[in-house]
Amino acid sequence: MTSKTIYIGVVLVVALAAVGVYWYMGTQNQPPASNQKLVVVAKDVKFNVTNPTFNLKVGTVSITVKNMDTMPHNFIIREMPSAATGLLTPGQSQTITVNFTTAGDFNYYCSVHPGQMEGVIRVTTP
Ligand SMILES: [Cu+2]
Repeated sequence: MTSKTIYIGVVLVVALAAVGVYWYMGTQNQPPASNQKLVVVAKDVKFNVTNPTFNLKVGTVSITVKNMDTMPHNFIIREMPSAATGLLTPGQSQTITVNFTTAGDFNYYCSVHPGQMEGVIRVTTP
């Protein structure tokens, strides 16, 4: 093996590593999603009929919670206790802004009806 062959090999390895790092940085620097909106309706002791899984992207989301029920409810994200509405009386609604900085599953619930009104918010990278 000549020194020229070794030199070309080293250059190729360095170039491939640079491309790899560039690609990786690109995947890490996706801008967070904005203008995400979620409407949650509390009715018949359920959120949105079935306590569905809400799919969101990393970033900020505006969550409007409407109480269309005959009893008070609230909406709290377990892993982010500050992301919560107050206790909403029948007919009341409140919008909260939540910033999801990491992907993952977050659990939402109503503290008045644990076990009956709870579900998952699935946050993925944009
Ligand atoms: Cu409730």
